[in-house]
Amino acid sequence: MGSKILVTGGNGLVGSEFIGDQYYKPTSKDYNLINRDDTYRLMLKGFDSVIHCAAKVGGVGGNMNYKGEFFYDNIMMNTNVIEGARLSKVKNLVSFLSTCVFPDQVGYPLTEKKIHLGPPHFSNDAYAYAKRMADIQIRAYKEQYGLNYKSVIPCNIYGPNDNYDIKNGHVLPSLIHKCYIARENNTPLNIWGSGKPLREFIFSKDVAKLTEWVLHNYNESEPIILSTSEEISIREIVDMVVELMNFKGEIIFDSSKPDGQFRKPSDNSKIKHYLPDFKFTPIYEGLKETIEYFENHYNVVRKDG
Ligand code: GFB
Repeated sequence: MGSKILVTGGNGLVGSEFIGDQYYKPTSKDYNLINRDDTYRLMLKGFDSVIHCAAKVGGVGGNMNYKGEFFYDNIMMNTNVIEGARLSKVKNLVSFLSTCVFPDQVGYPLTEKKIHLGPPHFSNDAYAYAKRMADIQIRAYKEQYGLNYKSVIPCNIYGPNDNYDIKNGHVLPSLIHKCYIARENNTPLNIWGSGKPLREFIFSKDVAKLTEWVLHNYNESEPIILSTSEEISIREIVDMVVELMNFKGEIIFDSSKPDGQFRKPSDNSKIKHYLPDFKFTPIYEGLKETIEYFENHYNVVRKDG
């Protein structure tokens, strides 16, 4: 496989945005990355570079309901892929963290140096600690083996090829799917929590472009934040989805559902330093493209698990 770039999770939200013959994208049915031998068998095909997107992910609901799986699946996949890459002499590897791995109680904005300065928010601590260990493994491998492996820290990612799971999915795909059902059935649109929390959203296609740059150009030992550094409230994002989907019905904010972390504002000055002219896709534009894709592919998009 030599020059081919292995993309794990190649059919997922970000992985699906790496398009071209240079990418090799096995599915989890081909190779189960939670299984060490399966992972090593994959790595023995020989790759120069690996973009490790595969992960057990979900929104605040999924993280709180399946803490054991979110810890075990992620720490096993990351550990197997990074060690498998080392053993099969992969030169270049990028792994994915998330801004939810940062400490809950730390000075804002979040910067790369603050990643290990305290416990993450309780709503996703199992996932966050598993992800933090990938950063520790990568730093350790750089020190002992001199390997140029690195990780990126994206803020909340959204885009067409998401999982539109209403129960365990992230906020934007869940809202789009719920709004579709409410519009079709003339029923109220149920929003979790107060609508007050703030989030930063980055378009999946932007994450793929930036990650490709990091793979070939970034050589620092600490991870790098990929974020728009623009916060928006959940209520504002609901208004945008409702407008774009032409929903005229009642909107109910359900305080029995979790708000999760109130905010996680991140500082993107490091990536902006390297790529000062990079244009992030405006949220309204990215949402419009995502909703059009969802409506045009309703029968085939992922909606669970
Ligand atoms: O995307 P989300 O589930 O994850 O929720 P987090 C973001 C916010 O949206 C929360 C509100 O304040 C929710 O209360 N929200 C409103 C909803 N309606 C809904 C809904 O129908 N579904 C969902 N899911 N949220 C995750 C971490 O935190 O961020 C993950 O748990 C990962 O590990 C991800 O890092 C990027 O932003 O709260």
